[in-house]
Amino acid sequence: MRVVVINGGVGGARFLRGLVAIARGATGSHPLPDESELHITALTNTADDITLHGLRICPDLDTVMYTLGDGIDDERGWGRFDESFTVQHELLAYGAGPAWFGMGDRDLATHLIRSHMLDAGYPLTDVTAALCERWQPGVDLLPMSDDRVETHVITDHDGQRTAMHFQQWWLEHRAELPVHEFAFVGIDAATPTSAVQVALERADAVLLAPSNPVVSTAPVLAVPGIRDLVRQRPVIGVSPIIGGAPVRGYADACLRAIGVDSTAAAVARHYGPRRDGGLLDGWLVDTVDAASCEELASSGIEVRSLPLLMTTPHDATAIAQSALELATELAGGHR
Ligand code: FO1
Repeated sequence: MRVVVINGGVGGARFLRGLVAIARGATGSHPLPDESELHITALTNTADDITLHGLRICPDLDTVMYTLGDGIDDERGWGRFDESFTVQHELLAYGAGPAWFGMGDRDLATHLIRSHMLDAGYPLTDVTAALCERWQPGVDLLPMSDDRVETHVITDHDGQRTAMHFQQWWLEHRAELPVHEFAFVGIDAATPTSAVQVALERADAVLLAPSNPVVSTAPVLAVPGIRDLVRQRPVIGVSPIIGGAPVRGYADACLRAIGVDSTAAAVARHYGPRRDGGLLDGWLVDTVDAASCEELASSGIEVRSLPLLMTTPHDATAIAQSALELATELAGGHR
């Protein structure tokens, strides 16, 4: 079985860790028929990427790579474990900010190598594959495009309407500044790579990770051509909202900005049922949201409920298992 997962950072990486445990046979039971092998592609948001001190930083790619390669600081959810920030402190002593973006010394090595390779002309897909040689994530880790796309937030700051990089809005301002628009700068000219196209064409199912639907999965789906390819496969989403709130981060602020309630049912309606031109065939929600999502069945979305909090890797495996079971079930009807 081949699955493509559309994901952002922390939530997506933890969900992927569950899938990889299944692919590696590290779980007691196996959700796939005939014990078939599981091949995973992580189609990852790169619109959070930012250039600082001349270095290209790809937070979501790195979060997935470190999480699956056991290099992550699991408590923070981003960056390397055992991290120090000496270089950043030295930069700040020169007055070279920003202070709001934590750039760790170990993490810096990744940004240096990536930037060198990009400057030498290698596409981000190849650079990512080269970095993954070290981390062996157990998935094909693919950026959504080799073209540069950046989310900018059109907001009001110091009494002025301004466009601000998403990372500054998210980290410095904790998503508290008003949002007029999330602009995916460069998206219209971006193209999906051949690796992305082939992965989607060969996939038995597409899984939407429990990632922010406004600034993580949306840019991936907005790359011209990707949404159409995704719709040719059964699509199963995992709700990033549990009991009316995101597990972490500020997805609620992002949803509010586009007029969507922070509920599992509202996010499902936002992705839309396939029948109405949307994406979803299946939707996994937490048990606390089961009753409020019952109505989705009438729109043709198959809903399953189970605990969705990913506190331990074992929790993520159970969620991954349910997603694969629903995918297998729906792929049968999709043929
Ligand atoms: N998140 C933070 O809350 N504070 C940081 O200083 C920070 C730095 C950082 C550096 C590298 C990296 O790969 C990720 C980093 N993140 C940090 C996470 C990241 O900013 C966001 O959580 C995502 O981009 C939103 O999905």
